[in-house]
Amino acid sequence: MNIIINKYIANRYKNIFKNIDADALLIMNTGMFDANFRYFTGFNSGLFESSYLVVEENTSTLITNPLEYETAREMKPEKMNIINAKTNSNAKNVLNNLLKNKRIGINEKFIPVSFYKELKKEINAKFIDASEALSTARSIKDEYEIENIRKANKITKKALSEIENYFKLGMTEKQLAAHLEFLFKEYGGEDLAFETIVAFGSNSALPHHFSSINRLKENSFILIDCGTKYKNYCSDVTRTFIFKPYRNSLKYKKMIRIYDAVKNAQLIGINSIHDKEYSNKPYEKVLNYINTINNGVFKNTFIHSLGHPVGLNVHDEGPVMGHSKELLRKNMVLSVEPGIYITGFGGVRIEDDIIVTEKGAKIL
Ligand SMILES: [Mn+2]
Repeated sequence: MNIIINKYIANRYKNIFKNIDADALLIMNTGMFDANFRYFTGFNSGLFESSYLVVEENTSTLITNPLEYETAREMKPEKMNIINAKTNSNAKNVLNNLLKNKRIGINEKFIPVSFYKELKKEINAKFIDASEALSTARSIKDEYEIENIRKANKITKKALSEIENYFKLGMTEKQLAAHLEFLFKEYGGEDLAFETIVAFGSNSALPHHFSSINRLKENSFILIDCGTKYKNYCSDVTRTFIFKPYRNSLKYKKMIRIYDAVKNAQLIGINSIHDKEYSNKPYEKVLNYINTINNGVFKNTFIHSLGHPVGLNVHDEGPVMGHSKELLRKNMVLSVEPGIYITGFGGVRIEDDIIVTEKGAKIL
């Protein structure tokens, strides 16, 4: 583990206790992976199923098993102790010794009820919900996180800048997605941030379309919503193209009108984001713009929020830019992704990830 991340990990341990009144924080991976485990370990390998991480203000203890012990030792940050528990009951004993009679923060948003019940039965401690504190801490990114999100964005945008070379009449959405994912790997992407969305033609009007065996036709939209990971951190970028346009056709002219409106909408969104602005403000400005331009021809075609936090998860912790009103803060990273969707015709979405600064939003 490099020296730089040690500093950030140590800060994360300290920070979390500013927001919860607890002696320790317990992060558990169940069958599913809690992103907070990566947040407090910095690990970017290993599954760590049935592993427990106990975070205290100045130290942490990882209770893991022979499957992951060596991986953990290789990657461990300075302030971590690792315990190699041969069986789960062994692990529980260690946990009991560490936690008994203490106030323990736990991520109630994540752990299954059955695990929580078991834990309460087996360990005599006072459990406190830490999920809000975790969400608050994770919403503000440190420099190390910002650099990794920036790198993930760079890889994604490099791949997208070359993807037009792979457009081919008659190809399927799935084929194009595969080409893009190959480029991600070529340029250093470590994993997909989420299942790549490639939507041809009228499928582009479905914001959460799954890439299918639908084939590419001339004079139609290609919408690509994609992201890769770098050192656990995600990117989330959308681009919309028009394949082999018939420049004099009415369809093409309509596609361009939609595209230009979304492009302007994104600019309006980005320009209304800054430190201490409320999260609903940029959304409302964009919604108002889309609803009123061209005598309201695109009214009610923007059907989702303007953007969401991006980090260890592609939909990360923190404020979503929609109807609800929360403060945007410096060093939050959010997607800005307006869209116009016309059922049966097609849609356009343009998405970039930005960082909130005092002066405004900066595209990553
Ligand atoms: Mn997104």
